[in-house]
Amino acid sequence: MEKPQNRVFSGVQPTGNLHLGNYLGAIRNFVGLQQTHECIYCVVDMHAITVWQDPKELAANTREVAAAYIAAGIDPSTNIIFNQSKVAAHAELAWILNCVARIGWLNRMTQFKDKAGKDREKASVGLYAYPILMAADILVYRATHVPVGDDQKQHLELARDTAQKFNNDFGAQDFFPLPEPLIMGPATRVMSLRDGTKKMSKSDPSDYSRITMRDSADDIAKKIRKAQTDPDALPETVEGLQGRPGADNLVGIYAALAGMTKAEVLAQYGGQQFSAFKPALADLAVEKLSPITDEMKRLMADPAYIDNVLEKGAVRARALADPVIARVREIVGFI
Ligand code: AQP
Repeated sequence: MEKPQNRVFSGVQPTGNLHLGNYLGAIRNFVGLQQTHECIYCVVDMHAITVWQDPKELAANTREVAAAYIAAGIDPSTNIIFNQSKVAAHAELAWILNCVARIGWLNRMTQFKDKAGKDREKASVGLYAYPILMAADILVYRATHVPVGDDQKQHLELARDTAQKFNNDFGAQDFFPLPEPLIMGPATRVMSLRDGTKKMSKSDPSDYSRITMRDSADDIAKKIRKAQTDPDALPETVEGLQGRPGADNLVGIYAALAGMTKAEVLAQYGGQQFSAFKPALADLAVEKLSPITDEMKRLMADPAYIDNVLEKGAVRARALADPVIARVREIVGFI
């Protein structure tokens, strides 16, 4: 079976409130990789239901993530865009990998601890097994590279360990490649606008903690104006951002949106007050995000088009995944 050399797989959960962190940490990087890699971009709806989702909202949010992919610049005719639940091989491989990976590995996953919180006994079994489904998503295409935000690094390591153990346990040397994480750019972990020590996230109860891909220009400006900072002026050097998480976050966001380094941003704004920097950041954010938001709106008004993209993508995804899962069945000894 031929081995892909440069195959990218990644996904985003359709859990609503798609935000600037998802865009800068993941989706924007997906766009650039189209030039150099064969890319498979998934809307991971099976991951989404590890936490309760209203079925109607899940469907709308699935279309919204697909619209964000296309509006950000991913071309669905050259790349595969589809939603996970349409390709049964993900779930089938996940079960087999559940039997390969160890409970001790899952017990170390910090995302489960964060998301399950104190009431761990009441979390779904799916939330606990989430990283194994993620390993299956990647390995069922024998993908070699996975662009993600910094928060997914630990899950990627688990996917590599699982691939390695499968290869060893079944004497199937090199069957699954060990996927490489691609954690790129100056905004690999965008932080909450209300608390620079917490990740910007879809589930934060405060709307002011995140800029979403639905926000109007006014919303963006208001949220940046209210973003938590400190009373000091911006430092002249990157070292000066240490111990100033709010300032560091805003400079990182500016750098990522402008395609600059943090040092370059500080060369321009060092010594200035936030009252000058925040409006400049708001203008830049509106300039970069509004065309994507507008295009998403246009696409969302035509759900039949999006559904067609997802269906065509699923047909192409199945054509790649089915021979892999067929070979896995043979390797495992299923008749
Ligand atoms: N704050 C972030 N900064 C940079 N990258 C981020 N990603 C998420 N948050 C940030 C990256 O976005 C991709 C898709 O993430 P996901 O759909 O799997 O959702 P998530 O990581 O669970 O996102 P949230 O917003 O943090 O959701 P909740 O609130 O449910 O926990 C991934 O590549 C991720 O790294």
